[in-house]
Amino acid sequence: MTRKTVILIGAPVDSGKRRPGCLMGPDAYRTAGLPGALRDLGYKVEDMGNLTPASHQPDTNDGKLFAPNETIAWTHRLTRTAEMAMQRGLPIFMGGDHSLSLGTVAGVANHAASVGRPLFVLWLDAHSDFHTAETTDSGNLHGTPLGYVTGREGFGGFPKVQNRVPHANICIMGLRSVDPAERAALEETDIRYHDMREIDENGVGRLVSAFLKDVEAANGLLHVSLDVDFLDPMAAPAVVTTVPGGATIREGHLIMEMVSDSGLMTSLDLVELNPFLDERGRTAQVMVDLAASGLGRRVFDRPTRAAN
Ligand code: Z70
Ligand code: MN
Ligand code: MN
Ligand code: MN
Repeated sequence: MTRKTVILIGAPVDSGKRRPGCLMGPDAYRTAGLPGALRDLGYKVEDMGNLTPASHQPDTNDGKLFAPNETIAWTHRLTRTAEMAMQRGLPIFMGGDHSLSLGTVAGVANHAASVGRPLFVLWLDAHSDFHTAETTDSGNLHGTPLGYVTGREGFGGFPKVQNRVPHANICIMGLRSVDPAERAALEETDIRYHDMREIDENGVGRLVSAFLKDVEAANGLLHVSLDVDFLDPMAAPAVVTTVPGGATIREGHLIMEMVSDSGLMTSLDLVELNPFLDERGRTAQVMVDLAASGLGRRVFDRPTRAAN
């Protein structure tokens, strides 16, 4: 089988929230063996190393927002990087906190528009990250990427979003911490969201397969954004905001295996890993395993389902 080239892109973004540590993420993924795992699966792997933000004025942090200049500079850099990488292969953005997705998803959306295909986004997260720079209570911009890429107003100073992701093309799974302002805004849209209760009642398999079917029917590109806190903190402790009651490793694997079987994923973010808080690298390892599952790693191969 000829596999796509996977392009590993280190995005040590740490400006999306106050507590530092996500900047160590890219090197933790390398140390946990991500490049080798992908090569073992037959991919050609290119590692672009770690990016830096575009040049910017230092942040003074005297306003409500934390480090807006740096995050804006990262958004510029990552939008361009994502556009270019999409032309050559399947980028994996190794974060970094979730504010990196303002840039990665915006860039991937520009690429999708340039090839005339719709972009779909699968957002695996305890949080909906649907704030704007104006509605955020915390001032932490990692809570805003879905607001940004869907074209919400309230992002003064940020690059203008060229190609918004349509609400109907977004599926959020794993919700268990959503601020009232986000929830109100979310309910005004036709974004699909599945909280933990819905996962418990239906199983992740059924929910994911319904979404993937729509991506396939539309001949869409699929961007997957995997936040460490989608998983339960018992399984993935290396994260600042631990929210109990999260997904299991089995649920995470099932989702990624179904994504892999679909053959639809064209880009991936791995975000919010804080290696400073990890226990002997086990969260980094879980994230590497999930990424490998999303790209074809199997314990036992399943026969491909007949299209009927
Ligand atoms: C909250 C806020 C958040 C993590 C996203 C939380 C945001 N809604 N936290 N990802 N880990 O501050 O806006
Ligand atoms: Mn997030
Ligand atoms: Mn989160
Ligand atoms: Mn809508």
